[in-house]
Amino acid sequence: MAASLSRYLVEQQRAKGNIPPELRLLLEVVARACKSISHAVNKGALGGVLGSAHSENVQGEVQKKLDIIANEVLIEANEWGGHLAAMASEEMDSIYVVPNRYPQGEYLLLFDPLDGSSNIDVNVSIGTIFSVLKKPEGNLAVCEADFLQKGQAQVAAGYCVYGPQTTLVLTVGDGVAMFTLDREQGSFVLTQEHVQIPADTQEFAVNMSNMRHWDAPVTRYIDECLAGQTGPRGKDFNMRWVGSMVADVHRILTRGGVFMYPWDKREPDKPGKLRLLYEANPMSWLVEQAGGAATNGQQRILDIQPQQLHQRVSVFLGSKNEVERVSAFHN
Ligand code: AHM
Ligand code: MG
Repeated sequence: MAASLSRYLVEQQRAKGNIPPELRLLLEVVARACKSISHAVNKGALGGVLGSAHSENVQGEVQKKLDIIANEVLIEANEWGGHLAAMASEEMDSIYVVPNRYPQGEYLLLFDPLDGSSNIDVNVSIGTIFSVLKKPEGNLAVCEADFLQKGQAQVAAGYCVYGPQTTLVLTVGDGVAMFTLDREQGSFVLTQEHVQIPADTQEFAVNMSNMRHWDAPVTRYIDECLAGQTGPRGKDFNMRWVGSMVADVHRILTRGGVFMYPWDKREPDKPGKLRLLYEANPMSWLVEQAGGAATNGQQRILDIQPQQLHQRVSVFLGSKNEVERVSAFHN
């Protein structure tokens, strides 16, 4: 019988000692929350979950009903178990400290509860992205500064993509494993281990409508790809852009490719669109764990010292040789 997520976590702890019981509980609870979000996504219009919530998050983005539902599901599932000290989310201005009525644990959970919001109402893949940190030792009351840790400090990271299948993808620092939701059994079943991204690719993912706003290194990289077989690359490239990072990264983990969301001139003061702590860091660690690379052009994403909870970052990730090429154009 194929291994369940629970069995994978127990066996991983036995073999590598990298998933203490509290972390296992946390990951199982996150998976349970994803299952419940998946059910809500599945119901769509029948569940009354589509459309706008007519509110804005701290980043000035209009929230969809599902953004808020998914955020609540994750909080309610995680606050009482005793494994967490606090949570941070794309949809909350400040951190959510576990209320006094529950015991506080030693982990911090960060998430983008519903990534790819623009795809919710059009029945295209969306997902949940999460990252787990350890609360720094010593200080008693948990605070926002505790979350400002480099991506390399993550103890677990993953996402769940709600597509034709619901797939949970996870790393605890020993490679990447994928679990498919078996709806009849109600559990996540291990369907792929030791995921590897090929170092070379002929597929890129970027929102081409922003091309005129990009910086020279990015334009140069894409121009060379577009020139195809008779250009400097000597091969044709294909393009894919779902517009949900979870779906685009899932494709790259499955068959290779390079994903980019670079800085652009529309908002020159922001380093990019995507958020470092709960989007770029978990995805970068997964990609590195699968043999790929992830940079902001200048620097490995996992080496960036965060200054703010909702900090943004430029992202280039995926097949190693392509990420190195576009990064070299920046340096
Ligand atoms: P969200 O977290 O509000 O959904 O925004 C992030 C999403 C990513 O999933 C995706 O890569 C990107 O925004 C798409 O942006 P654009 O609409 O500019 O192509
Ligand atoms: Mg997002």
